[in-house]
Amino acid sequence: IEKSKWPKETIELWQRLSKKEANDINSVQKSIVHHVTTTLARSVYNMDNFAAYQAVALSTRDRLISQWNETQGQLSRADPKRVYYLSLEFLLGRSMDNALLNLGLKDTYGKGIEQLGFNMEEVIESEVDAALGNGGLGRLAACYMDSLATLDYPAWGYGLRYNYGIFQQRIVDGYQTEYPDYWLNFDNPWELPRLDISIQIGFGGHVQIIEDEYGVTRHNWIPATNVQAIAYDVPIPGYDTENCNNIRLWRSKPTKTFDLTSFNEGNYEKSVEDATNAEKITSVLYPNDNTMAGKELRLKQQYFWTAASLDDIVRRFKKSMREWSDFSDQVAIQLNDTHPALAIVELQRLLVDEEMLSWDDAWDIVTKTFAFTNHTVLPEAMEKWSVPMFEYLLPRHLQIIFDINLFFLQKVEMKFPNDRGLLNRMSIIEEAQPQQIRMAHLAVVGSHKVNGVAALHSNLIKTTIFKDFVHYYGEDKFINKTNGITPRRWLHQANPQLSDFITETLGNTKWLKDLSLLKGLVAKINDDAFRKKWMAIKRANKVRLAELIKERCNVEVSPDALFDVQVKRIHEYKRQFMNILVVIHRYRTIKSMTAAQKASVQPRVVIFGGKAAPGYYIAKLVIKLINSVAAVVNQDPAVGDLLKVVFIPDYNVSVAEVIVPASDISQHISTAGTEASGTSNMKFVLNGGLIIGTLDGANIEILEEIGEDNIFIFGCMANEVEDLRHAQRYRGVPMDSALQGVISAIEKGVFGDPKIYQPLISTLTVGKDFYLISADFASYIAANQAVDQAYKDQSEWSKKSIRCTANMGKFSSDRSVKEYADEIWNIKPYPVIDEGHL
Ligand code: B1N
Repeated sequence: IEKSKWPKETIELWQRLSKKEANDINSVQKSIVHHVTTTLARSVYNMDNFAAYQAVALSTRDRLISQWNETQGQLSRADPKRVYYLSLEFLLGRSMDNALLNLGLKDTYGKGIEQLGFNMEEVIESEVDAALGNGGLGRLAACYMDSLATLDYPAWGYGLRYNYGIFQQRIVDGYQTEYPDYWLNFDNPWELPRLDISIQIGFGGHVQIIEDEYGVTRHNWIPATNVQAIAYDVPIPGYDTENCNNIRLWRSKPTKTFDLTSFNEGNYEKSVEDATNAEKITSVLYPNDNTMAGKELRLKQQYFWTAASLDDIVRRFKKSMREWSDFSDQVAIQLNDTHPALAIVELQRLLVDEEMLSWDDAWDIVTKTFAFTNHTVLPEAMEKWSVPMFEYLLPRHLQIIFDINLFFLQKVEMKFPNDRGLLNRMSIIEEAQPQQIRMAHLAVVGSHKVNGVAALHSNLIKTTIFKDFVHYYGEDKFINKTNGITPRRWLHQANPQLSDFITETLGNTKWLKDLSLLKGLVAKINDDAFRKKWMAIKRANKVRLAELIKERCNVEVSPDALFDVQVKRIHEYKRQFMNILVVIHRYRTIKSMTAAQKASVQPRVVIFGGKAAPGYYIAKLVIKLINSVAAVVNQDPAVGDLLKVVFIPDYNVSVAEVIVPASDISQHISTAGTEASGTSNMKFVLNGGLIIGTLDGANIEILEEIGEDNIFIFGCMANEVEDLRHAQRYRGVPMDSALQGVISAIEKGVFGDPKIYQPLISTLTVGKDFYLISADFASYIAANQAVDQAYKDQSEWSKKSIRCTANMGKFSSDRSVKEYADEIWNIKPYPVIDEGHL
């Protein structure tokens, strides 16, 4: 319909009728009741907390969609440069509380439903987490989306709409068991299905070589099968702004004609099988964190997602009728790890095969468009795809990768002639049996900037995995962007009491958009009343966590004990094993004490949580050991309240929101050089929790910001790791003696059948202790003793706690995102104007 030809009255009628929803309590209540009676088809006699949640969610959604529409409308008219954040994981958690706080409507809705007979905190608990991610990498994407919207940057996320998110974890007989996370049982109010946006994605087949009318050779990929990508949009509201960004998640479906051939041939079963195979692509999130499984379905996911996203991005660009040479002035694409690295190849293919650009012009556009974030140096996490499998699925893309590699290596050869070793090391293709495609090399070659996620990590990648590339490209391409977290979710939402107290102290809420303002809290450090209130809030948060522990673990813990927390994915490099071994050491020490000695022991509750990848045998044994130690310790009358151990099952974002504000001390104890950044360290410290940590990842920068008196650092440094490994392997450095004592207790059966733990204990064999548990053991015990000592002086501890929060400004994801925008993407904020109608 040609709207410009509408008469004035028609346009005015539309404008009048499309007025944005009013946000007074009356209108809000009306909209809630409207959704109860119409959308949900329920009534006042048939209401429970879940129905109340659904109605509030639907009412909030209406307001979100208005803002989303307004933002997207104004942005498509102005068409500024946008950034696209490609991430295979978005770990969003719950949406309602966050949306209400960001829209500034939490109080109105809270009062509104209270008058309708419901309690907001209970209603919020009815929402299931959107758990489309494994851990830090996926949660980082979610924090960055919050900051991008809050800072008014034009940004879209692109990901997959998995039917099953990260599995649910239950503990049975001390072991992890996995249950499917089917999170879409009820309609998901936080997404807008865009069934009209459907993109065809091909797989397999062959490549046709043709000569066009100018005698130029062209490649034409004829896929063997096709699937459809359907768009689902997730609105991301900024805090205290009209801007509302979008995450577009793709769902796979069979194409409309999928079954015709088989069906018409009378093969009904085959046609249904093809349909099932198409839907399988976005069925489940791979549950590995920091390891690569190498499965064909994962490669299909990666291509399906990058091809759909690029088609969408290119289509949007073409609407603007600009020249191809303007592409990178309109579009920046950030690759969240190597998972979307195929996007580089797909854009090159679109430009060369379909848009008929020359190879060099296309490659120039590609490399100006992409930038790549590396999140790990662990060898087992490096993505590699076997060439035969890749060729079978993506024959044309394989040719393009070989060409990219050929032209790249030719340039390397020109710059550094006669160095076969160098060419072998830098090649995108690893000469193995069969050949492997190194996705990290592809990502580096196809991007204009490569960044690590904390200062140490960014330096490390320059001297290890990308050393030759730094030598070739020069230093400027390799930069650091230290991770950050959104203070809206991780303080304001998760710790409302502390948030209110900070606002009261600083006089306004400006700190929520400029976290450096927290420095203003330092002035209150010698104010006794302030410190008392500060500690009272921490205690209230501990009471809330104690209730969760009672409910989930059936263990009673005292909120007056020191709460010691390690929650994160279970991984050998994160050394939960070392933590539980020192807990055993503590247990044995207490057992050997006289009553008089016990009187001076600082009571401690040691809290674990986290999932192990289902195929990660050693990580699962660590969970079993923790639970066995808990079972013995918690019922030992000789220990009583001096030591409790709990494993909280099914750790996820919404559980983290209860745990993070309630810690006194948390553990970030990876072997130096292995944890790229860590982000939960930032969350705990922001909430006034102290940390024990190694000189690894972002711990180092946290130390720099908060000062060495407010953090407990122990263990070897990254540059010592190699020598230590060498020393234990070739000079037979004996196992730490305290560690020997602990191991022999396990072997004597103190925590059940010792045979179970033999594979775990074997990882500590001298010469094989890859993560250096023995080397760091003594200093780790000492650090834990220093914590006990410091905690006894509650007045000094409260000062440390306040200094922690006050000095965390740097770690707002607003800071991170602004650095990306200025130094990588070259994009500017585009604040949307509230026009009052759509
Ligand atoms: O990314 C986080 C960092 O804070 C953590 O230190 C880092 O471990 C984490 C393959 C990964 N690195 N690599 C992954 C996740 C899933 C997968 O399939 C690798 N996750 C990290 C944010 O920078």
